[in-house]
Amino acid sequence: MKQPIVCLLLVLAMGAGPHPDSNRTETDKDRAIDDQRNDYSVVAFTSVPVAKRPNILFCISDDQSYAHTGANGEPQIKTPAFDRIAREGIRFTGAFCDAPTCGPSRSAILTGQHIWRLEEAGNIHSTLPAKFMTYTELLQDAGYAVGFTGKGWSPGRLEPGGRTVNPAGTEFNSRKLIPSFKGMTNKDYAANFDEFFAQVSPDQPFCFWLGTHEPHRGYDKGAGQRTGKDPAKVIVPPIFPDHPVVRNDLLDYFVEIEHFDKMVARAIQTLEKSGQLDNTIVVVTSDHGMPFPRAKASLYDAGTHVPLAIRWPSGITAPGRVHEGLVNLSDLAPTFLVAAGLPVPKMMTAGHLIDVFSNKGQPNQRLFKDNSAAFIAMERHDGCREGGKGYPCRALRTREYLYIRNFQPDRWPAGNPDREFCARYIPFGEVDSSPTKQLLLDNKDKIGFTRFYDLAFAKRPAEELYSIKKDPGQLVDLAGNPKFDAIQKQLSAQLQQRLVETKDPRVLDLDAPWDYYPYYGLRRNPNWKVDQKP
Ligand SMILES: [Ca+2]
Repeated sequence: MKQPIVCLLLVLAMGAGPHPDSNRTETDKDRAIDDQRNDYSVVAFTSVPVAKRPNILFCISDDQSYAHTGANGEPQIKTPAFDRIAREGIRFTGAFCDAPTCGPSRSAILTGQHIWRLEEAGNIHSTLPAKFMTYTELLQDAGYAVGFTGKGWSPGRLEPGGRTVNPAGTEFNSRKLIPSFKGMTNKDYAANFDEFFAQVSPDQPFCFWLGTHEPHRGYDKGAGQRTGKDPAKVIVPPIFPDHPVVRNDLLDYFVEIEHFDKMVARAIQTLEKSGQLDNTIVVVTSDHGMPFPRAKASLYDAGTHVPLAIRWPSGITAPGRVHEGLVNLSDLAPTFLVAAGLPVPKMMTAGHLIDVFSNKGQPNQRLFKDNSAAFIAMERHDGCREGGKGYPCRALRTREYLYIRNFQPDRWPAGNPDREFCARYIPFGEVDSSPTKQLLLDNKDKIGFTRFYDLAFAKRPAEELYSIKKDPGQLVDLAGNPKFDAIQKQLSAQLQQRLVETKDPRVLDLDAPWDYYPYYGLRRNPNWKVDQKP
């Protein structure tokens, strides 16, 4: 094993120490939870002297696709902070969210597990049951100061899951600013980080979640052009018609990404001034892709492929690298625990990235770890089908292919066209309202638009297969094409194996309860409700 930084020990079994809630009355459920909490068997972990435990600054935007940073190639966006972290660390070109929907993606990040293992947390506007351990909670138990600003674990309710504190940490949101554009919040994320940082004692490591509400919609219409961006120069993804409305919608979204990046830059500056930057793992990423049609809330790359850069001078060998292997954001939880010298609970099924960090090769060299596939899933996103039904689907993404399995192809993938079946009271409610969505709705029968309308909103077959290199926009479904029959079978088997190994109820003929869990989101439609379980 290549480990220049830390010495690896193999722990065959160890206790977890006192339960944080050890005063409560024990029930059968509690005992089951404690059994899981104590389950640290067969986990390699690093021996890191307490004084050298790294800090963690986890910066996460809300709804930003992979392409939309300077370092990843979009010429109309300035993201100097992301670019610096990438230049001085590792830029990941194959990072995927676990689910293209805020709450489930964040739950997977915190717990290091696929969303199909997380019960209610597989749905948005739900809860994260306390029995699922989070890296933040384990770091706090080990002595870390843990806090967050902006959007932490969200949206949903904590109490039904048995929690009282946001799983991202103690909240720091009191510092405000006057936002430069409409649609942005007034939270001064960087100032809130400073407030947290000032409270951390010098000998205590910290773990901070800097989560912006940007670039989630809505946007300040025309902000892109007003900040000097040129609609003629923007790269229009192939999933949209090339139209001025789309180009300007993209520019307005870029303005919010730049706001996120400025906050990251200020937080980095605080660490640099204090001399703490080089012993801090700085991560910059997003919870999932852009809030546009056939993107967010779909399993295609525009909804799932995210920017990811990680800087950690004392832990990353040969910085300035590009890592092409496929990773999931859920891999970060075990990564943080191993970096801190802590055991990884067995329930965390994700893989840590320490092998990626310790690469001995030259910049841009291919790496050792088997990062051959990422796994992505969705259950209920926003409530937009009759009776609260979701759109259950799973995907396997390799470097060359995207393979998708849709378990209920009779349902509308982007939500019902009739708003009467949607909690938000909009048609195709999985897709956030936007100028680009409205353009497709208004012109659906016109030449040049129908194809894009169908790509975004029409029903989809039970299986889909796309060639990434030949068809980066994933517009031509190869499933059922005899030339790709062997590939389809192989990818289907690989996905099935992972789902079985990790006990996905959808493939084990077990109760798959997501269609019937409560929905805690806003209901603009008073007639919409979740059906009782039969
Ligand atoms: Ca989001």
